[in-house]
Amino acid sequence: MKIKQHKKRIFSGVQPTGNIHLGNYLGAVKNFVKLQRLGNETLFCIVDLHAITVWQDPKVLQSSIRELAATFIACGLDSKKSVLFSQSQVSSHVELAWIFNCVARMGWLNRMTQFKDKAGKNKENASVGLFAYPALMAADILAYHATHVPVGEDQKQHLELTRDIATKFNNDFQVPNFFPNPEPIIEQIAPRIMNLRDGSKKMSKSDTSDMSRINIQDNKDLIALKVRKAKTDQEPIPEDIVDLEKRPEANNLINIYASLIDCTPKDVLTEYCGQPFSNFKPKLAEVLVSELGPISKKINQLLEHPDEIDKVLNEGAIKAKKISEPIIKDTYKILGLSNNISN
Ligand code: AQP
Repeated sequence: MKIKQHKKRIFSGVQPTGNIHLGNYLGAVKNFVKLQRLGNETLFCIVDLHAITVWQDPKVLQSSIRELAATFIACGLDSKKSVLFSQSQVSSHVELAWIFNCVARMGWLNRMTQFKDKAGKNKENASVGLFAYPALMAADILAYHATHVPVGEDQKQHLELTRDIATKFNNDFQVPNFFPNPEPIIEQIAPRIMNLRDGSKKMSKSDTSDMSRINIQDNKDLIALKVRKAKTDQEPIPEDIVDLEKRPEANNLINIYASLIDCTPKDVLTEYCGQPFSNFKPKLAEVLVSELGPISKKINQLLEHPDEIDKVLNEGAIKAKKISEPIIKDTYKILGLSNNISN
């Protein structure tokens, strides 16, 4: 088989597990919008099959899917420029995931730190799906021959596994470059937004304390309260980045501010060095409210018309299938599966 040249195609996904927060926004969705604006071929997926790797109430899941679609659109993703759809609408994802379950090695998946974090001490009781999650993620990406994946830093290890799966498949079946080796695109200023109460943990939807994160739909007062209560230390804002990096909670707040106003953390230090965090926090709350306020308003307007949201997802799924189905067909053929006999 001749070596394929893959054109640049961007794919990423977000789980519809409620509480879309500042980490998801700055680490992922804001980046999606920038990439769309640059005129790339972009696909953005609501990964509902990933969501069910842990228990989800079906009614809540359904409304979280619409809420996430509304969030995508409210943040600036445009269904005329990007393919917006839901994972479970396109069967290519699960078809390829099974094949990748047979390509990935137990040892590779055993090394995934996210499984260890999410399964916690109760590993024996975690779902098989939670363990195999990275193989489904590899399928999400490779079912489209995507070449670039904008993700937060926490997903870097999963993306490396995607590359390992692609390489092993191409080698095992002697199809050089059939699957591309996708590259991560990681936001530079704030690749990992940390928990507001504990700078050693990432901000996350599943943290039991709502005060640990800024949700994209939090109102002005709640944002101000969460920022005011965010953990810092007694020291003033330093002049030097090296000093800031030794203080995880302080570092997090400075990075969030820099990322929101599109400057470097050094620029923020230059402006605020020597000042106490009690002076800086109201400024941070102000920029958060001016960035998230209009998004939240737009989400609520969009949610008043659920049929229109469903229409966007249905049309997106048709476009997604058009790209992935021929790739799945070729994959079956490479594997010698009987799916091709009748074709
Ligand atoms: N704290 C974060 N900082 C930067 N990026 C982040 N992402 C998540 N948390 C942060 C990025 O958001 C995208 C979507 O994530 P996801 O929905 O697939 O789930 P996740 O990574 O497991 O995010 P959560 O919020 O932490 O959910 P739970 O609590 O359910 O585990 C990804 O690109 C991710 O990198």
